[in-house]
Amino acid sequence: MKGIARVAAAAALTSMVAGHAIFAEFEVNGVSAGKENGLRLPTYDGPIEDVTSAAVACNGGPNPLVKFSPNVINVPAGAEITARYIHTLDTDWRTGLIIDASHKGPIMVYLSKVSNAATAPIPSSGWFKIHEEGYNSATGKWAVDRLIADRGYKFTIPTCIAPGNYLMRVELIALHAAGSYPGAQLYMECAQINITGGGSLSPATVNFPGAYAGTDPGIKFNLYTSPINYTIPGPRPVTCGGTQPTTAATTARTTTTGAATTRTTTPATTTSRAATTTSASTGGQQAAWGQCGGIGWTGPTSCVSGYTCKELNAYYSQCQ
Ligand SMILES: *[C@@H]1O[C@H](CO)[C@@H](O)[C@H](O)[C@H]1NC(C)=O
Ligand SMILES: *[C@@H]1O[C@H](CO)[C@@H](O)[C@H](O)[C@H]1NC(C)=O
Ligand SMILES: [Cu+2]
Repeated sequence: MKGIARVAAAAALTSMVAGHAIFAEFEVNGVSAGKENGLRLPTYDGPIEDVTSAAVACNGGPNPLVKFSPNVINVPAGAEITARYIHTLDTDWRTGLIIDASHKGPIMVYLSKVSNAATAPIPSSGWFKIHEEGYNSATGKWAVDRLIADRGYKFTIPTCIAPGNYLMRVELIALHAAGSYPGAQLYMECAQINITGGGSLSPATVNFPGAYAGTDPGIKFNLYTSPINYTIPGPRPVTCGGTQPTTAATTARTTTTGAATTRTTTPATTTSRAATTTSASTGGQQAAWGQCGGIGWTGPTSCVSGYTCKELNAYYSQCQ
């Protein structure tokens, strides 16, 4: 390799490594739980790129989880959480690098109920989304741009979440190399929380791995096109008080603003796997990618046309 090319390659590698990040601290209604407290952490800040690996749930795999907090953090339903991503565990979020600005993409939050968040094995099932933000075409900003500008990412725990222990999966997807798969860089860590108060929401759930495919338009995505039309992967977030996302027509969020959103609806038959995980449909048939069996399951056990109920483990069967 000639000198210039070698320098360019080294620079690209440096900027890629500099871009990595870890979700290593969070605040509950403005009060920090403490750096690294209530979290299952790797020491290395690298991404997960294989969306079919077990590590897509709560990291691990190439980034072994070696810092495992014994603590569960109480979080009142309705609380505002601030997630602090930092470049490495040594970074101070107040002054240091959050994540390289090249690492543009969405931020999402999922929960999975467990009996004891401090000791539970990382669940592959039971995940539901409570928050998502992608690209805002009005401002030209991605969720990651806001994270960097604010030195932290704020979201709210919906008030209707049932009380109890959960693993809270905060996920940032960096799309700078996502034009082919694997390429998207998924940065997630799981927090150990105990939701207090709350309601009785019993949402449909997805699996990790399972919720994403390498072909999803939110995973295989060319960041360097214009205009940007980005579909956030996974199911739509749960909502309180209203109806849950339905199966008849799924919504593909194309833009996200702080409050207002623009959605486009598409028939279920043409939607991607990413957009179709929803609550039970009418007529006793479960929607695509929804749960259809398993120990303790009382919902529908047959699937909508074109899908069959497959047992993934004793606790979870899925329409696929
Ligand atoms: C969760 O919070 C409830 C309500 O405050 C409390 O009774 C329970 O002991 C907590 N559980 C854990 C594991 O912290
Ligand atoms: C945006 O992307 C989605 C998913 O790839 C696609 O279904 C939709 O047609 C696109 N919309 C536009 C306006 O290109
Ligand atoms: Cu990186």
